[in-house]
Amino acid sequence: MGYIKEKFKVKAEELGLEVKELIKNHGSRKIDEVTIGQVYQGMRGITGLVSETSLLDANEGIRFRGYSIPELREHLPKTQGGAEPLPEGLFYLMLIGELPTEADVQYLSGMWARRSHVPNYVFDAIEALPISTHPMTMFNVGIMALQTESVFAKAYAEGMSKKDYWSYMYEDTMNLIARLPHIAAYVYRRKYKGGHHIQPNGMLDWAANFAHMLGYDDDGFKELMRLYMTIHADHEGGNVSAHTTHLVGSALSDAYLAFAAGMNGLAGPLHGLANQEVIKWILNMREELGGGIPTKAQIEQYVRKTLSEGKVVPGYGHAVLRKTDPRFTAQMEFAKKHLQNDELVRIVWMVYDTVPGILQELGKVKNPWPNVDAHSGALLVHYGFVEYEFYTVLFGVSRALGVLASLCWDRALALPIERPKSVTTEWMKLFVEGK
Ligand code: FCX
Repeated sequence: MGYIKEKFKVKAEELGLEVKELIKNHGSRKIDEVTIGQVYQGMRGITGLVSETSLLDANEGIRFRGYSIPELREHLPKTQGGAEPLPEGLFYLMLIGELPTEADVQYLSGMWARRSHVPNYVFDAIEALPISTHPMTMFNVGIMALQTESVFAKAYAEGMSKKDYWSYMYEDTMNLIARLPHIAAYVYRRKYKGGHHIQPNGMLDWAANFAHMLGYDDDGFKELMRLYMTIHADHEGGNVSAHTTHLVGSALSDAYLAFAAGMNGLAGPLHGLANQEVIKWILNMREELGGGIPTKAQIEQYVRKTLSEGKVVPGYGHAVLRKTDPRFTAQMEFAKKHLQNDELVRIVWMVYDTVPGILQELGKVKNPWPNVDAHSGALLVHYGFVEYEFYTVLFGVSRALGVLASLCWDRALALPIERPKSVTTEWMKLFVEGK
């Protein structure tokens, strides 16, 4: 057994005992109360899930095992000469609960490079789809085709013991994370680059190899990918992609099935698809206004037009956050350092100056501030990555790190099948009448 797996086993056994004690001693204690409004309105604010990998504070933003995004950028190992964290390090932190050493990160890079082979039938499955298919659909078809490789499903079919679930889930997780960049890059090159594919380079770290397979060998783009893959990885357990992966996994569906389910949720415009919607919205605005950098008044007018058409302003608002998303700020800092004078970046910053005030005026938007999706597209466009329909796939490759680390924890803690109670409105009416 590799040393990271051994370490995870020890940590999981320790926490497993603590959880048992917690349930034994405090299992009947109330943690929350649920209102009828919450039941009808997306279960917002109900504490009903455990997710070890990260915790979201409404005002401060996400913390991964206690570390904020600025702290991660400072403390996680970087590549030689680089300034952005290696996502391998974040995965280690989420899985093990401790900051990794350089050696830990190198070990993961090497392990993922060794496990990255994707069987040809996965590419054949993608090839069977029309070229007009959305990249997220192609990506997910690839993941589903790869499910044949699940060691968890195979071991279950052969009658594995409950106490081994975590071990096979760990193997599936490592294999899937190792292979996702190749599948994603295949989709990109097929759809946008005439099917001219680029072979992986096993000497590169995970994110840089992904950039390379996409066809972007610029050092700046590789740094951007390291940052991108780090900040999109996890956002506690209740968001659609994380919750779906967890829920489907709770039926003992393997990592491929559970992750593909989560990706279908990420593909929704109110969740991960918002990153493509933002850039589409900005480009449309620029086109309507005749190109160049619009004035603040013109942006304001365009925002009001969007709202009057009954649409949301993409990249703004959040179900839990109540301040500017630190993932937005991290990207803004990257842009300030590397691409100060980029026109699209400047527009993103002007939109940031304009939108919150207008959303506040509406009086109903709980968070008028930008989320992660408001900035990412402009950075990608700067490096020539203009195919915005693909942006959610990048988000998906990153999201694998968080939701699959969580899935390992789910099986290690032997969490049961998830099955909350639902009622009908008829039941609600009787309830309020006191019957
Ligand atoms: N533009 C216009 N109206 C907005 C808005 C926005 N950006 N954000 C919220 N509102 C509206 C809602 O549509 C709702 O209106 P309604 O009462 O007429 O239906 C009202 O304000 C209250 O919504 P609120 O409670 O603030 O927000 P929710 O928790 O329901 O929804 C999301 C949160 C993120 C879905 C919402 O803010 C939104 O649609 N934002 C735009 C899409 C987006 O950027 N999504 C990405 C989010 C995230 F970062 C990610 O998952 O990737």
